[in-house]
Amino acid sequence: MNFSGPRHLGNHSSAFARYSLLVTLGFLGWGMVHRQIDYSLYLVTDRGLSRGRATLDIVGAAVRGGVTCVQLREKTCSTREFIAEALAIRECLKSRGIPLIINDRVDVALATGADGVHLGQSDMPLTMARSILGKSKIIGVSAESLRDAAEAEAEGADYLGISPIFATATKTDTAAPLGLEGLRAIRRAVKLPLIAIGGLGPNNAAEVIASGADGVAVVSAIVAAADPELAAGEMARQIAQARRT
Ligand code: TZP
Ligand code: MG
Repeated sequence: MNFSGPRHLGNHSSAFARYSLLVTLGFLGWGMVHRQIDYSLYLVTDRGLSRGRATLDIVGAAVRGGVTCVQLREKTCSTREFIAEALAIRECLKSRGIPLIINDRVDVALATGADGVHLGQSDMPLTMARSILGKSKIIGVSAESLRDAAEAEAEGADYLGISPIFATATKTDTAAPLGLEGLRAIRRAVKLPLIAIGGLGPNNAAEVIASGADGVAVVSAIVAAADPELAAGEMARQIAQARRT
């Protein structure tokens, strides 16, 4: 009997099966480490600007409006309260596949199973945070200059918060505003996703995207809005339109 045909085919198909398995595993592995994140409308919470409303309610409304990523930023509450809030917000975001990023606190991010952490230039160094959190967690870094941006990219950040684009009353201890020109210069220099922050809202979201940002991060434009769902919806529309053009 001549088995050359079937054996020939069999060899090819088992080689193909092995190749497919490798590709699939590679793809899954890559996906686990570098899952594609939609940073386009990135909400940063602030209980002081929430007009007495619970952060969980603001997040719920903002998510209904279309935010794609949420950073829980708590500067004044206890660690216990921070953790309880993070767990509740994580539950609200989980079913929608929206990532939860914790501001500053690597321990809180780890303890609550959040998707990642956001670090400023005075927070835990990125390389230390990476060694604690591993590759599967998202680490975002605030960059206030081209040099900050290049350094964070070289050290393995997952995204950069470009800060501040414009002056803002929400955070006054910032470097000088970068403006759209500063954002464009950073866009030319690094490949990481860039999330612009500082003085942004429905009136300037489109120009920020046109200047190379992958996402627009806002505090007051959503958190302090009379109707956070409506405000998020309006910004989501502006951003979607800007990304199409
Ligand atoms: N980091 C740089 S500017 C800023 C943060 C957290 C505050 C942005 O607030 P707003 O209200 O969106 O201008
Ligand atoms: Mg910080």
